[in-house]
This record gives sequence, structure tokens and C-alpha cells, in this order.
Amino acid sequence: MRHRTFWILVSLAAIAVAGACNSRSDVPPVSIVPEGGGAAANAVGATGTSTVSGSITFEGEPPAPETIRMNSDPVCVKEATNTETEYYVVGDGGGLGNVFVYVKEGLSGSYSASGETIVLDQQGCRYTPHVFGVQVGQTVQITNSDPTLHNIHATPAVNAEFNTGQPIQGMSMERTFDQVEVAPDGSPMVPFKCDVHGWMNAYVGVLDHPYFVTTGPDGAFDIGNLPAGNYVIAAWHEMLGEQTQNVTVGDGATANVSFTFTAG
Ligand SMILES: [Cu+2]
Repeated sequence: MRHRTFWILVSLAAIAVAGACNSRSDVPPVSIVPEGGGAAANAVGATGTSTVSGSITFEGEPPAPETIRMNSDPVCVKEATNTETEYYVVGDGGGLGNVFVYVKEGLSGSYSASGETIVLDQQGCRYTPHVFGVQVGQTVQITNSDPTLHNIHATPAVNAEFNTGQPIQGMSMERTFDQVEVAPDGSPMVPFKCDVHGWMNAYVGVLDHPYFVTTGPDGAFDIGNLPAGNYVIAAWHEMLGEQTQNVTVGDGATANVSFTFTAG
């Protein structure tokens, strides 16, 4: 009998231990964080009260837009609301649109990706927006608003290529980019194309911080909430390449930077 009692006690103890373990399943595993702050690159990126603003101007007579022939897909002919090329979007006073303006150098620390989803829509057999930016890890939702087949073919130089068809109107998919990729060495930002409709193209710049903007036809831009500091500001245009300028901005101040592009 004594022997049997012993095994009952052992079993009860085992159940008690298992129960104790289960009751702690909500405790996260211990992580070992190095002391002393680690590398500066791991520090949280700072925000601040400084602003860099300015304008992008096209000097001279911009090349006239061309009319895109969409005859290869009758659905596109029917759905299209804009059949002109978007290479040069020039507004009153020479403002240049679709220029991606971003902080190229001067930031330190890491910035977590924005929780905001960026939508890239295919509508009227065009991409909207035509040029845009995302943060590393930020979600891009790609939607097909057209009753025809599009395929979304991203051809990055650094990130992973993808090529996915969306044959049905209303389809949607999400993608993220895990590496910085903006006009490396003068090459384009990440290009998107549709292999069905050769005229469809868009570009995305992928950054590890939130300090970027795409200009509208007035060419104006505003990058706020920057920490005071010295920066290299870059402006990239799909046909005209990239320009950079250095700027210094203090706390609560606005520094003005303007870029002028000319054709050819
Ligand atoms: Cu298409």
C-alpha cells in the first residue's frame, strides 16, 4: 500500500507542476537585451518640430503628354478616364508633379513602419497613384477596380520581385517591402508594370523612415515633424532622375529647399 501511495503522490505532483506551467503560459519568454544601449542604429528614430518645405519647378516647355492607345483591351477603352501619359505633370507656374521628395541622409535610429495602409489601385487601366512612397514593412494594398485582367509585376533591384494576376474586378492583395530601395545609384525607384497593358507603370520608393512626400501638379512639398539637424534632401523624377541638396534646420524652424528640373 505504501508503494501505491507513493506513486499517487508522484502523479499529483506531476499534475501540479503541469498546472503551474500552464498558468504561466501568458508570460512572455524572457529576452536578453544588451545593456549600454547597444548600437546607435537600434535607437528609436527621433521626431521633432522642424520642417523642410519647398517646391519643384520644371523650367522650359515640358514635353507634351502623349495619348495612350488602349485598343488592345476594349475594356480599357471603355473604362479609361485618363488616356494621357503622366511622365510630365506640370501645373501653373511650372510646378512639377509626381516628384518623390525624401530625406536621403541625416536621420539616425530606426523608425517603426506606419500602420497606415497605402492603396495602389488599378482603375481605368492606370495605376493610382503613379508615384508614391512606403516605409519598410508598411502594407501596400493593391486593388483591381477594373472588370478586366491586370497583373501586378514589381521589378525591384533590391527587394523581392513579385508578379501576381488579378483577373476579377474587386480583387485585392497586400504586399510589403523589407528593404530600403529608392533610386539606388540613379536607377529608378521600384517599378510596377502590368504585362497585359504595356502602358501601365508606377513607382514606389521604399524608406526606413516616414520623411517623404510626392508632389502634386503645384510642385509644392512639406516634410514636417523632423528633428533639428543637417539633411540631404533628394527629389526624384521618373524621366529626369534625382537631384539632392543639403539643408540645415533648427528646432521649430522651416528650411526652404527648391529644385529646378529641365528636360534633356
Ligand atoms: Cu493591366
